[in-house]
Amino acid sequence: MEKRSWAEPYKIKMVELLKITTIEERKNAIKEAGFNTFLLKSDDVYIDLLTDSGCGAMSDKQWAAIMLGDESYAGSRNFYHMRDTISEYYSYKYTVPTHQGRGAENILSQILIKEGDYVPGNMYFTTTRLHQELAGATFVDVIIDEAHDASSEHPFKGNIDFNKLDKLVEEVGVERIPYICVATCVNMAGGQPLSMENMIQLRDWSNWHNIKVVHDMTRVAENAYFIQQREEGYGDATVKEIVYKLCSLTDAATMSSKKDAMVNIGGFLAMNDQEFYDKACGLVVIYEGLHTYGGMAGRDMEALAVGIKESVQDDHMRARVGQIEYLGQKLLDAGVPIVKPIGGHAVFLDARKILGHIPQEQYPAQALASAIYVESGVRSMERGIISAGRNKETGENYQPRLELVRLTIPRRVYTQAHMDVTVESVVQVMQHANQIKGLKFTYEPEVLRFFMGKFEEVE
Ligand code: PM9
Repeated sequence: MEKRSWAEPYKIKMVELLKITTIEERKNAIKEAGFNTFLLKSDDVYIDLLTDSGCGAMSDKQWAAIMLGDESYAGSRNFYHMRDTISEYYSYKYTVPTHQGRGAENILSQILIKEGDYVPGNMYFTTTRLHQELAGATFVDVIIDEAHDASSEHPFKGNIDFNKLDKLVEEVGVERIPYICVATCVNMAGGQPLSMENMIQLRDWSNWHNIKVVHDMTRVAENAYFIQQREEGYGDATVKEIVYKLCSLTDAATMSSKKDAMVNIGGFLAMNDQEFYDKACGLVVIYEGLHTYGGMAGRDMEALAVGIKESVQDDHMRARVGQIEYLGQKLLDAGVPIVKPIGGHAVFLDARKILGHIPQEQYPAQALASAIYVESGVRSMERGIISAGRNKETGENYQPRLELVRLTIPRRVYTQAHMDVTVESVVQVMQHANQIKGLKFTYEPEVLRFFMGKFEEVE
């Protein structure tokens, strides 16, 4: 491919005006939000890097698709377009639409998991693990050790460690492992990919043990781009071809279409097995809606079909990941410790290093995210001990090695200048990092506590 800078393969057609607040206003806002960036009002945010979920910019073709919505209760033509697009691009034969990723996780977990089962995965994700636990399973982390080390530059930190899988089989037996949950571009590891070689090995391993492979394909296109760039033998393959191949090595998938596929809402559970599909249809009508719309409007299914096609274009992915690399590289150049290699959807700041004076039990990443917001109105998110939650058996806090703040980049939304402002504000916070205080809970929700927990400063 021609060597040139990563400039976007699109131009801006409409803008949303942003409010710029004062530092005093932001100090009050974060206090009122209990030092939790999820509880800020978006009107008080300047650059919103909380998440890349549902906040991407749809293309003119996606907006045009919205006008083609067929809102018939049953058998909407948009469903068939979406289902056929999923088959064509992602290989799965059957699709059950859901309102978003966790709707698919709920149905999957209820069908496949029995009380007392174990579900191995390449690092936990918050909602995924919770649904596994609610269905009676215990999650077991089988990602390679390098994934837990922010400074390791392993090119495929999302890889599965087969020794860990073998050990689990030895300890509990294959009959208590209903499936392996494999995520592409592992979110909690820092947006880190797994290699095609590892996925092929997983397919062989699971065939041998007769265990299903379920794919959390929320960011599969980003993973495919890294394979194209980093893995021998794939340099000439397109992102589209790699995405298809990754999917076809798995038996079923859950998808939050709010990420890769660039819609504001939507998701699905997809599979190749008809009996599994029939069971999923039985549950989707209870929790989401009829099997031909699940939790989605016809117009959203149409926009999703278009979004899937746009998401696997090489130019799109080059600019998408290029923007994150631009941000990450500028932070590295300024001496900010971040997770390496730079991830596919976000740059993750190493709060352990930046706020070395705050013990993990006083939530350094949460304190850092609050401080960055106060500095400049840039909203980020904690991905450390608060997100990790408590062990369901012992009630003890999990203590992840990674204590991170995620600067997540929505797709096709912000400019290079916004990235520059983000770097400036992180650098400014670093300059007075020793004055930042730790936090303690004033309200701790029982599950997914990072969403609605409230805190105060430790004096
Ligand atoms: N991820 C994210 O910001 C949004 C909610 S958690 C703050 O990263 C994976 C890998 C995800 C994910 C959501 C879901 C759930 C499943 N797997 O949010 O329910 O990153 O559509 O998807 C979020 P939904």
